[in-house]
Amino acid sequence: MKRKTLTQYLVEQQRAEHALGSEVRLLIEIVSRACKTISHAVSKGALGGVLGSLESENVQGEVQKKLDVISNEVLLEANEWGGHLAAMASEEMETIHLIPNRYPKGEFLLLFDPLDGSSNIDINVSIGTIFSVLRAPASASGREITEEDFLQPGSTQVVAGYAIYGPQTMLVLTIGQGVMGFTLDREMGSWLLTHENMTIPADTKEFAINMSNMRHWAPPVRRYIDECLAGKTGVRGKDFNTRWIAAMVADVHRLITRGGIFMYPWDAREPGKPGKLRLMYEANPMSMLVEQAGGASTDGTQRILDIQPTSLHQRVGVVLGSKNEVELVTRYHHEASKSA
Ligand code: AFP
Repeated sequence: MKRKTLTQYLVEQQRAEHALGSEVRLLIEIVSRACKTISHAVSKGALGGVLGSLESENVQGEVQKKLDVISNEVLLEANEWGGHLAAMASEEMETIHLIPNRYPKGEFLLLFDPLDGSSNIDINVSIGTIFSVLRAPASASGREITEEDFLQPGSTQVVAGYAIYGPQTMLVLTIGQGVMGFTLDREMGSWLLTHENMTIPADTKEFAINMSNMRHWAPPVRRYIDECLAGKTGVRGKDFNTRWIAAMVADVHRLITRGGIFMYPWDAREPGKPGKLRLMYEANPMSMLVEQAGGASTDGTQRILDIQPTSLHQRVGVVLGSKNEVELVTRYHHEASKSA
């Protein structure tokens, strides 16, 4: 069976009534090519001398892996010259990255976590690249882009996607017309459409959360997980399974593929932090993908895509996946705040 390539899909979307713009098409093709380069570097592992950590720390105060920095550089270099971007932002960079004056500038902002799940690199477990595309505000035309121009709610995203570097390398993408999955054909170097209109079942028996944090959770989270653990003997009347890959890309890919709920909620270890995951380049793109696939995504109380950001690297609690489960967890949070 002849499969559709990413390019063919994008050309068809350009012709469709919602008319994907040529700049966005170029952006997606460039990012997808950069992800191929990252996939190649990742797959070399020890043979490529790319495992292990550097002495440096990133803005999150996390030790940087060699591949974190390599992946960040690949995405910056691939996207600087194309004329489609006004600026970029990355988990690995404290401030935004302006397009050098020697290149033309475009109207889009690209945000990314160049290599999510870094702690999995040295143990050969799936990792990935997460990206989000915003439109630069009209007010920014004619002036330099600032960090404030990036601070738009996730509902304004134009494109969201991730590449997952696992047994297969896949690109999962939405331009607001559903979620499409492309598998990398390494012999041809092409992204081939293998998963059309990926859809998340509204119900599930599979939850993903780091159980070691249980004693630090807020009561609604504890209530939900206790009910899952009670299984058939409890109010849920069915047994649950658990998975925790510790790379958001891989845990989200599983639930977009077969359903599930993924949670990284606020916990009392650092009460001042709303959660571990970052809003702008992890939670927002994943929330757009999950909603486009028929799922739901909240921070426990509100829709993540409605959150008005206040800073580039802000963190957020995350509860996303199968709609009915996310709504149950969110209801438990609302009930808890009412009784409080
Ligand atoms: P690293 O990039 O430091 O491995 O963190 C990955 C991540 O941000 C996200 O991808 C995982 O879901 C989550 O952290 C895992 O966190 P724990 O290690 O606390 O379980």
